[in-house]
Amino acid sequence: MRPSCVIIGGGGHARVVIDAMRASAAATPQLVLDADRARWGTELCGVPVRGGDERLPELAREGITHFVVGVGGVGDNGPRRRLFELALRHGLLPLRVCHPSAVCSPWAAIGEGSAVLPLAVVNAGARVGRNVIVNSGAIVEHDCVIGDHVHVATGARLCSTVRVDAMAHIGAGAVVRQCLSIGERAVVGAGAAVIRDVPAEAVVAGVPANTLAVVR
Ligand code: JB2
Repeated sequence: MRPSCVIIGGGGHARVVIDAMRASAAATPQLVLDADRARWGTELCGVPVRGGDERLPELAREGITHFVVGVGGVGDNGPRRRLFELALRHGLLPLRVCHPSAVCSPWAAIGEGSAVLPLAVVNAGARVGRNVIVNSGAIVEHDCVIGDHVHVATGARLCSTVRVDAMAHIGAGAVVRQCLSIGERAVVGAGAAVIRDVPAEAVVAGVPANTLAVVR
């Protein structure tokens, strides 16, 4: 029997995750929790939105065993990490979701709670942490190492052996040259071409990418 899963957050990203969950038969999406009361009592892709995060403690008693963080967010992965840790504290298990159109090498490792979305690629030797989003059409080439709570946004490309530390955000369509490092919580702007290492907490953008700020 497929596990029953709660989706935490009920916006656009959650809809993509629900589709991937159904297409891959990874789990049954049982309910959505959303911070916005206006969404309570509605449906998201046919899944009921049944309240906010205060309902997490009661879900295990209802037979819900797994969760995914359905909040995407762009640039700040802090809320995603907070929700991941909150669900763990309530005894739920993080669900890994890989859309069937994604190419995930059997020689890659993908962490719990991570989502590899339509047409994404994770190639041999890559290691993807927990609660990572490899968004639609993104490429994580061979031997890349991706930390927890990272978001590799739509169509971004990490050439081989790139290291991305926890919480970093790689913007849509960005390209990171092989063998570079992107530090913890760094943000790479959409469409950037990264040709040198990016320090922790830096914000870079452009072609070639330059540092806009270092947030410390
Ligand atoms: O703490 C929370 C919380 N904070 C925001 N708990 C719960 N349960 N839900 C929370 N939310 C909810 O997440 C908001 O009330 C809202 O319904 C949802 C976020 O939806 P939104 O459509 O604004 O963003 P998204 O995160 O689904 O999508 C963003 O990130 C994706 C990766 C967008 O930028 C998309 O374009 C992008 N593809």
